[in-house]
Amino acid sequence: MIIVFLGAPGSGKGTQASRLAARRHMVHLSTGDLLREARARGTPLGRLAAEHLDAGRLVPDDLVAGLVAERLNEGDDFLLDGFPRNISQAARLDDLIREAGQTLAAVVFFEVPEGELVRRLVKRARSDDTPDTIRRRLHVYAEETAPLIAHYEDRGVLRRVAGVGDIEEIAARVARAVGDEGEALTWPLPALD
Ligand code: B4P
Repeated sequence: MIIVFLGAPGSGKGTQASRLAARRHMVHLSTGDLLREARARGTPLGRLAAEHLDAGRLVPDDLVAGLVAERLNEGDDFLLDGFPRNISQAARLDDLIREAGQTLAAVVFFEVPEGELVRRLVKRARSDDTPDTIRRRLHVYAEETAPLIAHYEDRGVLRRVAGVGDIEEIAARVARAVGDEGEALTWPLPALD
């Protein structure tokens, strides 16, 4: 089973993914973390990724899809945090899911107003959180990633979660959005209240 976390930069995907993955014993795959690790190790892939990360651009699709493909398997449950980030990556994910004998159970979309995103990113102050980079990343998100909301809504797998407020409250909303704790998701998913 695969759950995807979708949202703008700073919407809290990583924060919430760690919590849900631990509660549900899922493998947490954060493409942002994998890219930053590759950069820190100074591998050829990491050097290529660094240019894009620090410029606030998406890293090339082949590179990111390759990182995910290396890790997906049939036996585990996966939480994909930050992948896919555009329509072409979504098509790649469909192929990877098929090849791995997996199923896409839900796409959780974190709704956070832009002013709050900027406040969080400025406070986080990672190397890709400078004012220019934040502006670029929010633009890239609006252009390339936001169309995935309608894409997954049309497929009936999108679950919207209000991403503002206390982190534990949001974690409880996410748990409700993906079904009862510890239980496998049924298909189709039950409607939310
Ligand atoms: P990511 O690592 O995915 O990071 P992100 O989108 O900026 O942050 P996230 O939503 O996970 O927010 P977080 O929990 O940290 O991407 C980084 C870069 O990697 C991208 O720009 C891109 O270049 C590259 N990349 C990644 N995936 C890619 C892909 N598929 N294709 C191409 N390129 C890719 O939270 C942010 C801050 O808010 C934290 O400081 C946190 O403590 C705080 N916070 C969280 N929840 C909060 C709450 N409820 N209230 C207040 N603060 C909160």
